[in-house]
Amino acid sequence: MATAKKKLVQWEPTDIKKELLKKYPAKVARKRAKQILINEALENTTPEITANVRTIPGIITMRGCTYAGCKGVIMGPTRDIVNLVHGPIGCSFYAWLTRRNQTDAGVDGENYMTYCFSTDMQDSDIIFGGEKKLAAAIQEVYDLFHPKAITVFATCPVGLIGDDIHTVARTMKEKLGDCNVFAFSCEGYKGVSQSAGHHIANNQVFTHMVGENNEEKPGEYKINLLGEYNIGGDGFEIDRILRKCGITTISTFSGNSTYDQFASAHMADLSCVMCHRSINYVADMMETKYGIPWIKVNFIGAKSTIKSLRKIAEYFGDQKLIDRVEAVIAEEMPAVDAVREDVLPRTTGKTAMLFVGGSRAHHYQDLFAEMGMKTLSAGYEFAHRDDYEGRHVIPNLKVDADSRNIEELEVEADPERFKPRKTDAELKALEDKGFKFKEYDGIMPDMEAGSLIIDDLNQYEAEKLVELMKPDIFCAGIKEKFSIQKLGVPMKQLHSYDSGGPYAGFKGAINFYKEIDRLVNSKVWSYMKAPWQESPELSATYVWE
Ligand code: CFM
Repeated sequence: MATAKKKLVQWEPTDIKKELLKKYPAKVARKRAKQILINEALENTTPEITANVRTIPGIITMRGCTYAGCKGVIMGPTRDIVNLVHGPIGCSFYAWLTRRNQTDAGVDGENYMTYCFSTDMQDSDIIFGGEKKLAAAIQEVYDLFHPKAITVFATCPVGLIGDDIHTVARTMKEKLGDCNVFAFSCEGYKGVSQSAGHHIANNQVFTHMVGENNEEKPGEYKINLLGEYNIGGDGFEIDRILRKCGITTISTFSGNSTYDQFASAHMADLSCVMCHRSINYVADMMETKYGIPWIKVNFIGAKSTIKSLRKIAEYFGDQKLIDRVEAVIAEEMPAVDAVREDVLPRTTGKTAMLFVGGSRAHHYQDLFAEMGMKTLSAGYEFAHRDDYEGRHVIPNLKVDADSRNIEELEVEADPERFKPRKTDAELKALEDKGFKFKEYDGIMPDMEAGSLIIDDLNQYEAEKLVELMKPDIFCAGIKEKFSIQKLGVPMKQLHSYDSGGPYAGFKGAINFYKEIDRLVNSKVWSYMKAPWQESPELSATYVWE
């Protein structure tokens, strides 16, 4: 560790940036330079980052595809809808139970998560078209399971050969009569990353499911929890806390969700948005069409959980709820504080790097801060500028050909069902007290000046960063896991949580403190020799050098 500390002192952020760019051809270096920023947020000059743009061909990106964002992320965690993949079997197989979104099949026991549904396209389907095969597969699913809904996902070849999946879905919906069938044009190549798939999924879920069930739901303080996917049981822990507070969750988009939750979401009185990157479109559309206000929440970290619960209670403004929330916080916190105080002497001063998706690289910094740990560098795989700089930049975002490719739905107030949840005076009174609707901060204003913010980090840069800065822990996904460990640095997957979790809420914070303490203080990593330690003279040149 002595060398690690020395290196940290030696390297200025500008030098690190230079080092990262050094091996690239001039054109690539110019492009990447706009995605690697040295944070200056504390001087009130949040720099502008380039994000949500195409990955440069040849670079080994951490990103996933549009189909992954639609099928895996948004629709994947729903248990009683059959997700049918129209495409080659690999697209379905590799999206099958790999995300650790947990399910409780409940009393009805309806759960299709354990199945892998695919039309298993073959060469002949590519040549002669796959629409008949798709219709037959929908019929087969219906005959076998009789689900409430069957959703169809387009993979790359479907878009290339032009199968009209929407017409097939519509025809089958009419034919079957009691099963909602609709499709997503979420071909993998449709956008620059999985982010496009989120948007496509939001649009179709809103169009085909939200608003289908107008029955009043029992319970008080009705909310939608948007952008929580129950990875490693996070959603279960959040549900436990909300229930304890007396808050009723009408729907979760989409951890452990059901068809009826989507169909009833418009009956809630507040939408709480956890991962805004993946779901802010639905939050906005529900507000416009039904009058449900939305707020940003974060249940990652004990402090953030407390803040979010208080924010929900403040919105409803009922003393009974405010008191209940305070009682729950008072009951839960001693156990959290005890573990935190235990690990603090061992974790304080340790350093982390986080390169995850579109919101966790930000959210998890709260947990590390609670442990006295500093985030040296962080970034997203596919987030947009608003996730880096804050939601206020949205009006200034450039609409390029890739984002224009994704439909923006025109939504209007529902003539019968639009119902303002609060009067203008009530909303204003809340805002005057500092309550914020429809807003979230970016990762940059929350990070220290001089820290490195890197968009769409790739394999090469990840290894270089670790080599230069030697963090005590590196957080990313499965593709990065083993290459980082081989460098002698502990690695925590913050997508799937390895085999751990939950990390949300109070119990989640306890799990996280213990897990990170174990990782950053494990001796085993110091026995590893990274390639540059074993043979420092090891070098290579690229063809253009
Ligand atoms: Fe939202 Fe997610 Fe994330 Fe995301 Fe994801 Fe995920 Fe993620 Mo992996 S919805 S943006 S597309 S919080 S699957 S549960 S961990 S990249 S940071």
